[in-house]
Amino acid sequence: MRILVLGGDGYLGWPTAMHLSAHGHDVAVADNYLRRQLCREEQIDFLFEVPDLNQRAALWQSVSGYQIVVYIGDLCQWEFVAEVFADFKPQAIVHYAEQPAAPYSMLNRQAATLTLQNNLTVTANVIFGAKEFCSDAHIVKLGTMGEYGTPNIDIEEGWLDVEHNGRKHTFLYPRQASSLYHTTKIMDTDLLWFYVRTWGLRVTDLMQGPVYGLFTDESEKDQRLLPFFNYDEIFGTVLNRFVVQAVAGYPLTVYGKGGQTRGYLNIKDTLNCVRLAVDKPAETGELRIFNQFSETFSVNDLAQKVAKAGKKLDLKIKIEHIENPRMEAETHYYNPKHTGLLDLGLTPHYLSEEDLLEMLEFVSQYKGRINTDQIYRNVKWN
Ligand code: USQ
Repeated sequence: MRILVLGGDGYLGWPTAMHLSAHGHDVAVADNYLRRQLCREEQIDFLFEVPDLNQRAALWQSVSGYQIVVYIGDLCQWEFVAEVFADFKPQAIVHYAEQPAAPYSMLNRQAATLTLQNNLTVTANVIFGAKEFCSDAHIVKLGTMGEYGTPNIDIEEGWLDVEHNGRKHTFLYPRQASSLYHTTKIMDTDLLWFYVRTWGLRVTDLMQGPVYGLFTDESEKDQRLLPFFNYDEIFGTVLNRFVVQAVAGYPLTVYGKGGQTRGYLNIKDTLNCVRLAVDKPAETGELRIFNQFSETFSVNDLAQKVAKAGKKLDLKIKIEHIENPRMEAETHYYNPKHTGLLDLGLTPHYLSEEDLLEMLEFVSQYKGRINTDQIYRNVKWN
């Protein structure tokens, strides 16, 4: 299948591109290096340097023999979208091309409007591109579990049956996000659902939880194929941050009470989920929604797991409950369903102590590069 990965430079985009390529698909990536630019502007360093997309594609070809086509440009610009879609003629489009960080979206007005404009414009352009150049292509969109928020009832997989005054109807599950970034993902879902109903697009919306890890089968061939790794407050996800903090001897930054519970997954599961969704597409005129995570943890659970693993490596790890910069429930009910991807064939990779030890040992090689000033900036929600 010809698969276009939008946001193909990202933490998940690049590993996904290699994974689909290794599984025999013809893959192209498109990106404008927005994430790298925003990190530079905010004086944020990755844990280690990564090559640019053309260099990565050349490296991948040298170790695998497979070609990944690279398009560099801004997917907010229709001319670029039209050129890429007309040239590559994708049969599936994996859409990661968004500003992905909740704290970035809450930084200031400019960051907020950039997040809104980028995320919604790219999603709209993907819809228009699919309609104009490849109307049968399957759009696989990365949404987020954060679209649902933390309601005091079970979270269903995308849809909710509602009975009201004796009549029944199925609606999108109610959404109430706790950051502007997450809210843009709700708006994306609404846009996609509208055009599924109106133009009969075929769409899978993957409601993904926070991802951790960096090793995948494909990057084993050459360390320069690893994704970039953020550990700062703005772009780093919590478990990756805790691993770096443990190595740096920085007390683990549990926000508030630490009872915040989310559905987590290893980066390997992200790749498997996306491949399964691509291989078994949604029907024409269907919006298919999967809750994409493997297991739930509270922040306290994660901190304790890292502390326990770190002890085996003689790391002196302290856990600190610090002021929560975010507006979020710190103790809450959380029971999201997640059977759709299991039914498609996912075998989840559950977090093990070996995973943590492997990450801790790998990160230790870069201990000298860790800039502890980046760990806590206190980007406040209010
Ligand atoms: N947290 C801490 N300490 C930290 C960092 C985070 O206690 O040092 C807490 C947060 O307050 C939150 C939880 O850990 O309750 C997860 O935070 P996160 O930064 O790992 O994840 P989040 O901001 O929610 O966003 C990440 C990705 C985003 C994705 C989302 C899935 O950056 O792209 O959509 O996870 S979900 O969280 O399910 O919405």
